[in-house]
Amino acid sequence: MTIDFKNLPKQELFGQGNVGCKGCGAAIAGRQAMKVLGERTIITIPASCMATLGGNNTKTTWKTPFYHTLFECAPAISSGVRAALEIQGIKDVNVVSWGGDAGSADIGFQSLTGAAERQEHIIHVLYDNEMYMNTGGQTGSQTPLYAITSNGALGKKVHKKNMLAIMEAHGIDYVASANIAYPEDLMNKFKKAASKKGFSYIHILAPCHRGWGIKPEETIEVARKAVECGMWELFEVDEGKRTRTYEPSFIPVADYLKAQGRFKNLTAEQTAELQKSVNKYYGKGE
Ligand SMILES: Cc1ncc(C[n+]2csc(CCOP(=O)(O)OP(=O)(O)O)c2C)c(N)n1
Repeated sequence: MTIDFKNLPKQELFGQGNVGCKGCGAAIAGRQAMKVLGERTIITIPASCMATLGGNNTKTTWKTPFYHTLFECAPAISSGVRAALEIQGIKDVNVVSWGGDAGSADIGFQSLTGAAERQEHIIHVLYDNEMYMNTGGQTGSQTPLYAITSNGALGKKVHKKNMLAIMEAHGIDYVASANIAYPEDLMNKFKKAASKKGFSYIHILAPCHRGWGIKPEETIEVARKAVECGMWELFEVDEGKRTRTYEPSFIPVADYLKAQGRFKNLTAEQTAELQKSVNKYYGKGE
């Protein structure tokens, strides 16, 4: 089951006229996903950049129904939307909750884990800019080790919480990581998720140039480096079967980290430690 990447629909269901920053990774993710999800989709979004940049009231840039929820409850709202569709006998609609890292992994986690436990027929997307960007770039559970944030000038002291493993542990139909620099891989994953009858979770690394200390035009390049250095693995767990969907070229992690202002204080020892953990993960020795 793959998409016809060369013949994607011309129609833009998300994108034109949005008020995102130049080079916003979240907006790119939205545009890519909607090319696959199509018109028969209802989106719910908790408080976040993505809720804001999609516009408000009559001026949203989503061309599908779009429900701006409270911070804590997008997957719960999606569950209700699905129930309402079921009652009406409507079966051809994708119901997607689209949360930031805080709206999914932190303050929104209770509704996400509840909906996953109930195996609701929805897709939850975590678009991950690794900070609370809509309120100025604070540290959250998805902020990586050593990254500087607006309220963490010394760098984060603990590792990023492994949300993909946590969601996999729910035994849901489909779990996948994705990255905006690999649109074909991302779109194939959305296609698979949309075909499931239970819960799907897609976790997209989507850089924010403001928070990451990069130039707007570097968003895709830095996103790609995250994958190529091995720090962001592209994989899926499809009904329990785990597959790596892309083999990285293993550029040095320093090439990824040094490209970003948020890692400007990284010492040589810290860089070596991160390289070592990537090597260990991929079974490449020390
Ligand atoms: C209950 C509640 N607490 C705090 C806020 C303020 N708030 C709005 S957006 C946001 C950060 C969202 O971060 P994230 O989910 O990572 O998405 P991003 O803004 O990075 O895209 C916060 C703290 C809120 N709207 N509601």
